[in-house]
Amino acid sequence: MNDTPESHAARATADVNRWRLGIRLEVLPGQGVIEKFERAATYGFDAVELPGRYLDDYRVDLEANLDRLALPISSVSLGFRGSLVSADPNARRLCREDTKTLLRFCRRIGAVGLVMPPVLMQDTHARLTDPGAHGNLIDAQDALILEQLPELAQAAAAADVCLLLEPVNRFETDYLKRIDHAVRLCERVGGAGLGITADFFHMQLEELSTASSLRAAGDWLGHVHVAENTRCEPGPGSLGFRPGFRALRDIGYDGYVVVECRTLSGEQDQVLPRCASYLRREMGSL
Ligand code: LER
Ligand code: MN
Repeated sequence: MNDTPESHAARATADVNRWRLGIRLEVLPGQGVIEKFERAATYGFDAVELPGRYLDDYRVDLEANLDRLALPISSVSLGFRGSLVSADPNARRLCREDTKTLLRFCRRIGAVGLVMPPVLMQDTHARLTDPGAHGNLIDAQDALILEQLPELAQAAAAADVCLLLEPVNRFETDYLKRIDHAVRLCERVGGAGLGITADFFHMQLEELSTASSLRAAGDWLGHVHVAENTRCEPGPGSLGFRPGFRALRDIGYDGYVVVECRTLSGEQDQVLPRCASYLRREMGSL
């Protein structure tokens, strides 16, 4: 290998930019999408993730300005009605229809895919209470979701995007909490169009080792969310991102790392640029 000081510098730059860094739209200041995306670029981010739940609040603005955005759109998270594992067939059908619409929307806006935790407790769709022949509710919900995932994975593949199943922690769901479960579902469906979102915040609560679980996800890993232990922006907390980032490097992950935080530790103009540089530093020092 060419080992000049220049090549060292080039390698260091490549490492710092190892993964494209995204930030969620709703934590960005600014009047409309143009201003918000500009602020994200100024702060040092490479892309913006859209919260699908609030799409109606900014859809017109977004559609009108798609070719004037300072950054690409990494992904869309949630935004479908119902649930694939609802006890109500109507809620499952709604979820399939909305998911297909959102997957096509992802393609149109250049996003890699749609992030889907199958059930969030904050949503009130009918939960399965009778496991029937399956013996337990997890297996019964697996059977339900596995009936529908092939059709959705096919729709995603046809749109050249991905449906990204996301395990979330026990306080937010009682179905699909761990990466190994998501891997089993992906393996049973197989093929293109399906993948996993690994969210470091949820993983600290559900996985004994974030790094080992990421390694086990391997090629199924299609998207990453990061936040601190309190779910503020990465940097001021106690989480420690390097072991997870090392695992991402080792499995050859080449997708986005999106900051999905629910709070900020300070004022946006102060903490978001600090967060982008912190994550780049962590990525660069593996
Ligand atoms: C979604 O990406 C997520 O992480 C959940 O906590 C639901 O917001
Ligand atoms: Mn997430």
